[in-house]
Amino acid sequence: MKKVLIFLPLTVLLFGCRGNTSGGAAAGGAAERQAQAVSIGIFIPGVMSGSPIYEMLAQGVRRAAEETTGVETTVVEGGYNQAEWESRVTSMAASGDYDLIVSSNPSLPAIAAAVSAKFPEQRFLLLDGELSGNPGIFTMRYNQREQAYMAGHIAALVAEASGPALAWIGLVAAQEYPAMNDSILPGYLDGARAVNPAFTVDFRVVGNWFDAERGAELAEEMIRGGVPVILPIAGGAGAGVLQAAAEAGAKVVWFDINGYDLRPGTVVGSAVLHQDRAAYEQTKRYLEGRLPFGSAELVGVVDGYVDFIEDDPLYIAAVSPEIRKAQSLLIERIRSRVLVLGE
Ligand code: RBF
Repeated sequence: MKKVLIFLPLTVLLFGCRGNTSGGAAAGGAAERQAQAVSIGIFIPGVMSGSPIYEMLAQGVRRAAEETTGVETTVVEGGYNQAEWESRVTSMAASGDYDLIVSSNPSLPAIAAAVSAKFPEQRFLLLDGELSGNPGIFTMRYNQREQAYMAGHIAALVAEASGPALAWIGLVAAQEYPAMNDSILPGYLDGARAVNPAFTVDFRVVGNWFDAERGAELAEEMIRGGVPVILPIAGGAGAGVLQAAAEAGAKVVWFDINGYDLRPGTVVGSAVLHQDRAAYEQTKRYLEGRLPFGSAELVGVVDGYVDFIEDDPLYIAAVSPEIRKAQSLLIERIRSRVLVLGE
């Protein structure tokens, strides 16, 4: 008994008493004495700069945290060496500093599961990834076939209108990964083929998420080969694709955020994820003790998390009324579930 009495205050001192609870916000005697402080660690698998998907993640979590008293957030950037991510997340869990670790990446569920085996009390909220059945992990994934289908559809419409070129559109990816190969690339191709079944995709890989120069080289090669419209999914390397396209008079479709104002007239489509909203809402759910750990949710256009930006004046200025009408019809068919795209 004596031992226990001594041990508790020590724990408070050493570990700041982050209650790793099974449900929502921190609970338990020690954490309650700390005015119910909740600490959320935001793990960025890469760097924030150049990757709006991560900027939206941090924004959403912070917004939820600011609306609740006693919630603090810390951003930990994992860097571009993917081999280091698991040890970085392990350190975060081992520190006991975070009631919840939030992240976003298709590779995070496997990493979190490995960390969870060593630190079963650690809770994870993971977006843009999928894993069900682990009581410490909640995931929310987007229907990226829908997102890419809308991107491919506008790319093909613009390509067809650009002249008697080949039925070709481009995709510059940072790397290959299951969501890219199984959802994004096929969705992009299918969206283009809905315009004209002759379309094919020129698919090229940068090799990392930051090399804008390499992104530009790949885009230049594609454009020289006759590709009039390119979709970059390459983090910071996408800036190079945009630059090269603008210089050559080619067009670009943007992914994840509204990109029209990055290069007005060059960017002819924006197929977006409302990841800021997802991060905000799911963090709120956690703070209210309602996040269903152990489950995996999939959301898309109908749920309002995947979208195509049609009302931006820069889109209206860049794209003809006929093309906008055809794109609108497609989006309406997806929204009204006339067209259902499995993920
Ligand atoms: N997307 C980014 O925008 N920036 C990144 O640094 C980044 N790193 C990734 C690393 C891995 C291992 C994987 C599988 C995906 C990565 N993504 C990154 C892609 C991201 O998950 C998503 O597919 C794209 O943002 C398109 O929505």
